[in-house]
Amino acid sequence: TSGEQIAALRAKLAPEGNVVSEAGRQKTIEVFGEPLSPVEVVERICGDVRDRGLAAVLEYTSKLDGKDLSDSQLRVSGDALEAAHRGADPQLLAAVRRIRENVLRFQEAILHQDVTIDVPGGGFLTQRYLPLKRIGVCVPGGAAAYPSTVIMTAVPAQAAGVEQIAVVAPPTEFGSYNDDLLATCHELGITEVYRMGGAQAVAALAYGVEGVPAVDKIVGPGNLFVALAKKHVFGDVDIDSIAGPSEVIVIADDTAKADYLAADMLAQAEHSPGSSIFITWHAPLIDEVMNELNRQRQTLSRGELAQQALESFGALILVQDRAEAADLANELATEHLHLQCDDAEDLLAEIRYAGAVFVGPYSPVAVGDYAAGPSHVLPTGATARFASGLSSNDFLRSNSVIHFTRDSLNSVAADVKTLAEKEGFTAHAESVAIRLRAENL
Ligand code: HSO
Ligand code: ZN
Repeated sequence: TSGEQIAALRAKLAPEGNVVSEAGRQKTIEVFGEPLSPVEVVERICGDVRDRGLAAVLEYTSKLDGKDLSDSQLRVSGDALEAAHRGADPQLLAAVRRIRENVLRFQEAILHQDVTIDVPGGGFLTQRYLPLKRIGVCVPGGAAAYPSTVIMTAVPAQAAGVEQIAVVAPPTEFGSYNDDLLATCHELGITEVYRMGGAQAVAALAYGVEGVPAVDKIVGPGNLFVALAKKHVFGDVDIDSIAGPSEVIVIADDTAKADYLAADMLAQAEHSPGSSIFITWHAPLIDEVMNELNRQRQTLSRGELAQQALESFGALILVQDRAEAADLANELATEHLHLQCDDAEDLLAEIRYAGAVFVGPYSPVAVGDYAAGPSHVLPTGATARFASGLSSNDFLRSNSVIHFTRDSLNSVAADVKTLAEKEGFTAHAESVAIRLRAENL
């Protein structure tokens, strides 16, 4: 694969809407009566919410989401959460409870543990981990309703011991007016749900507005405006990585089944936008998968949307061999990577860059999306080069603890003195020396 081909594939993995894509950045928008870039629009909205608080949030909700809310309608009432829960499909609630257990089990198991080491002379050093107190979760509500996203963000936070979780979802049928979403929040013990989305929701969480106390960290996926707003408020609060449209790379050989492979590509494409890239070194699979795509899409509720996404953001690629497939996957650093070939575990050893890797024919991405345990909030758009998927550890902060004795202080005193004097900081040197003088014995 040449550099040009790789660039073309990268473009497919970063469709418009993704914050890292050129297409996303180059758009202009007319919300303020003049054409502005998405970054400028987001800066104005965030600044305005910071200055004017709740009134600005409600104005943008009216202007951008077309929903007029009163002050008291911004937060979903406890009664509304309970009512949604009471009316919910019992099967949904049972699934949420089981999935919650799966996610908790994994997220608790991977939590960082405090570490203590001894220091010569009797002292010790500790790294201790403490949960964040209050976080905000963004749940999208444009293309579909995502109760699963509430589970995959809030449960890792709960595993870490976060006390307060504020969920924001746009005031839409798929967002904070979605009963499945509200029932899921209630089932998970989430009591704070706000009807707001976009940059105004992120700014409200970051700066706090009347009725919405500021959070310490904002996580969760969203559209271009949510992503840019998270970048904008970073520093005032922490954020997770920036998640754009969903993507998968499927790598397969002659041991894989074309119908499974097509099903996996369509599952990603139905996110719409969602990109699906198929890579094989077994040439006949390309036609077989193509035929299966054409057959299966006719049977799907979102088949049309999936087809459009495949046309714009899909590819079937023939490579020389496994090594080339692994190189290409690493090069593209995709959100989801599914290995469906003989010795998939050996191939896994060659993979460095991916948000989540799915190994073997019985680990479809959907199982990670909905039920397995690792969060489905994962780095997209090749950001898996440096970013990781959301986990319980993202809701911890650490303190280092330094506890020296006179003897351990003595063992480092000369080195402190040397460096302090090189920096011209004699008070630093003296703060050590004074403790070690004979008269202080
Ligand atoms: N594939 C998405 C998660 C999701 N899928 C939610 C269905 N619902 C991002 O990993
Ligand atoms: Zn998905």
